[in-house]
Amino acid sequence: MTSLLDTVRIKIDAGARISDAEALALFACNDLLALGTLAAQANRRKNSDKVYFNVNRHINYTNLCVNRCTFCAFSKEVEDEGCYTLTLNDILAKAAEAQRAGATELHMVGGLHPALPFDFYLEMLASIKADNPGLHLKAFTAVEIDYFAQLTGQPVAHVILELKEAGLESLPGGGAEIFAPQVRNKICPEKISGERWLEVIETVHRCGLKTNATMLFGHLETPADRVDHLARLRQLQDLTGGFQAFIPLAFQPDNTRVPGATGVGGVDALKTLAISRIYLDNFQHIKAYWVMLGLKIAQVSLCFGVNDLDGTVVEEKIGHDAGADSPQQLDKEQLCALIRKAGKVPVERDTLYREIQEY
Ligand code: V47
Ligand code: SF4
Repeated sequence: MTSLLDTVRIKIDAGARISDAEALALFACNDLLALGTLAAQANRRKNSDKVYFNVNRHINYTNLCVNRCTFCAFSKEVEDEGCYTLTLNDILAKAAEAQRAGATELHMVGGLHPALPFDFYLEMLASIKADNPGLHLKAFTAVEIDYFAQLTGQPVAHVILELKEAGLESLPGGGAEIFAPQVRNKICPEKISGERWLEVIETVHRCGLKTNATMLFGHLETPADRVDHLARLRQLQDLTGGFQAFIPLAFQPDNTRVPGATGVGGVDALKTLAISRIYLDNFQHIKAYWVMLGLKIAQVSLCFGVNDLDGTVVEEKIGHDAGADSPQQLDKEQLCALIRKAGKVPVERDTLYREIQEY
């Protein structure tokens, strides 16, 4: 009888797709090294030995949020100690600092602010772009886009086109969490549904902007919920081709309110990254976000099908507020060393995966 791993190997060799049932069976497989070898093989066919990183900076303009997702240690209410909203000048100073440090991208997301008008976000993009025309602006989750549509009473496509006109160039993949409603309703009951997230992202793709996709894992979800999440992403990617990278985000439990969740172990993290690579045959890039995974697991994942380590980041709040023990930032040399010591070739890219320099 052909074993599961043989079937998967044959499919990878033939460039064929694995089924949902096979992906679920892989989550039950304890032969981690065999699984990693298959994922590495699938990755090599697409990306050879290159591993991408970029020089970027995160800016979280506000942690005030009208939602109270139970997994989120970042968001605050107006009366809470530690709540903040950056002024336009603060944001411009951070952007200028990024530009001076050689960044090619700003990654900007925030909470759903109870009072800021939509014009604030348009002005933020336009004034950053005016000062720093070379910085790619990757900003706003689908959850924020939906919120802007509510704020303005305008259709999502209209909101996106206005943001695009102001300087928006792509979207990160946040807010996807886990699409399965029974878990989503427990961990983020006020957030838009999984269906709405996919609908907003489909509209973003149709408006001509690329996005990423994420999956928050290691809380209350089952392996079947993870496969359901991957299946919906693979389906949308077949339709639009607008996703660049898939990023599984390892849940950080400190200061959160998810009952019983203890965080993600190394085996689970590597398995999830490897299965994502194998299942998502229509995604070019699988990203190990070192902030949530830690540097060691992120590095080892380069032998488990991952081909992107994200960027220099510089100032990170979402994971660190929830106890992430990774550094705040890495420099180019540290990223190159991590990649090289895994036997891979470091390549600096821009946000749209155009190669800037091979090291
Ligand atoms: O949407 C919130 C997640 C996301 C926690 O697209 C948490 O390139 C773990 O999406 N533990 C924001 N995760 C971050 C994000 C991202 C990061 C890096 C690169 C890209 C990209 C996207 O962080 C949120 C949510 O899913 N998150 N709280 C937590 N306690
Ligand atoms: Fe708000 Fe986003 Fe945190 Fe949810 S995950 S509470 S939407 S900042």
